[in-house]
Amino acid sequence: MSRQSTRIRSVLPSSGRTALGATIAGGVLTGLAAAPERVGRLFRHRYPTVAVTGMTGVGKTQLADRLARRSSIDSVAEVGSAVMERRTRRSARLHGFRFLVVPGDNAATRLGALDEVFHDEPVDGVIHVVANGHATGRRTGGTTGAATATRAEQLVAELEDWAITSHRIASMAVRRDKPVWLVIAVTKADLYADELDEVLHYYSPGSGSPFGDKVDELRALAGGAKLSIDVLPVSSQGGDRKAAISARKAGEMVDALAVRLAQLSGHV
Ligand SMILES: Nc1nc2c(ncn2[C@@H]2O[C@H](COP(=O)(O)OP(=O)(O)OP(=O)(O)O)[C@@H](O)[C@H]2O)c(=O)[nH]1
Ligand SMILES: [Mg+2]
Repeated sequence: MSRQSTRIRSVLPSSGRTALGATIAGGVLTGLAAAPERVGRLFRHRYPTVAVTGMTGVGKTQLADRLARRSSIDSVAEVGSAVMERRTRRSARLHGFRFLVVPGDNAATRLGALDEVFHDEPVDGVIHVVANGHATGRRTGGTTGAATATRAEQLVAELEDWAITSHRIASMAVRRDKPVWLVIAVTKADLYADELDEVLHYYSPGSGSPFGDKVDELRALAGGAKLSIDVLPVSSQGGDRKAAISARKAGEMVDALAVRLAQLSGHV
């Protein structure tokens, strides 16, 4: 775990964490002073909302299930999601989250879901899921499609998908007073455990990679103070103790992601 946590720390931006927590806490305090009678209502309804985005087959549903501590067996019917999925991670003292998983397939439902999370009821944060070109090809209804796309083609598809989503995030961020956070979750790490550092670099701002360049564009558009960006590795699946990513290590990566979400939301 210690090696993992160093790696995680090394990709986190060093500034902005405490500032963001303070901003949110400040907002709540202002609310308390201004209208005490509304506080009950505010707290009853408000777990922070998190959009989970990314191209089809990348692992969004499974990651949201892990974060919500829900068995993916419950979700079998939703493989190749056509509608927005909602998951809740419950925790004491309102330290939970509401995840809104945007379907990855380019159907009309996806456009509606993107509108909902980035415009109609803008979310508090975004987890954008990528998988280093390891998205699973599939057809509607959950039957696996011909897995003909190469990894290079899948990386291009991830980039196109990110171009769309990052523009949505930018326009949400510029419209808002409060800062928005983004976590780029680099999942299926079990499939490329020995090149994790290079892969994380590829998805990071300032890396000069095609993906990194688009992250930089987003930061420039949204404004640095409006948007915090983290890049974190994760795996929703693990193998036995000898595997590159054991089930236990996968669990630790999901936990580390949850801890970071809590920090970003001012829970801790
Ligand atoms: N090896 C590995 N496979 C994973 C991981 N996460 C998800 N998968 C597999 O990838 C496939 C797609 O996962 P989903 O979570 O359904 O993908 P999605 O992003 O929700 O896809 P859409 O609903 O079509 O947008 C499934 O077959 C999962 O079992 C992971 O961490 N490692
Ligand atoms: Mg899904």
